[in-house]
Amino acid sequence: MNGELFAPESGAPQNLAPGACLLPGFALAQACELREVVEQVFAAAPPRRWLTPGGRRMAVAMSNCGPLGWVSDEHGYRYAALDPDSGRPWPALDARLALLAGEAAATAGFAGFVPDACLVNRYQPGTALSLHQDKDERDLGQPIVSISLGLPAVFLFGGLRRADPCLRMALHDGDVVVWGGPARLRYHGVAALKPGRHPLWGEQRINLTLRKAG
Ligand code: MD6
Ligand code: FE
Repeated sequence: MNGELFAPESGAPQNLAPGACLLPGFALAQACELREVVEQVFAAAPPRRWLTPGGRRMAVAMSNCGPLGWVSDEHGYRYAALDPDSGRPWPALDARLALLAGEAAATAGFAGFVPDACLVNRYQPGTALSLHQDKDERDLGQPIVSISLGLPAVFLFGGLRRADPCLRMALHDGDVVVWGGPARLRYHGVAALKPGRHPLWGEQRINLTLRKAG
């Protein structure tokens, strides 16, 4: 019954739009390492729901690893070297994770990608991420590598204007999406996570987005 939801296969790269590429199952072979990486990040920097500049609490719980981490509070969105909750640097960016991101980027046509920030998003059933653009990074010429883990989600991939129609696509455990170039500023979001239990990750979806932020 879960044959489709949890299809443990990797496949050929699929172009989603100019500059955006889906690598089905690209991270599957490293699932156990990634589980350890996420556990270690959450132990050192527990996932928390940031306050938006507008004063609302985000639904997605977030943490970071790497020299820079994405943070939000009443003053705005930005990258910071220290976890504001602990005052300590974010946990180190695991070398295998950075390597995987570089390989994914190269496969999608972005050679030489070296991330300095990894945002770790945790979705529980019902959690959604509203449409947004990623534009807090210094060099928007650099791509973003996004790794989906655990429960499947419906990703909403829009256009350059918020009101543009969205493509709805399923992202499964181990899928990697790379986007940059003309796709870099496209609006995107995630529909409310459907309940379920993944054999390795339990009742959650984890998304890692690796960036060159600084
Ligand atoms: C998610 N991803 O998949 C949320 N942003 O849970 C993002 O917001 C995202 O996947 C920029 C580039 C790739 C992404
Ligand atoms: Fe985003």
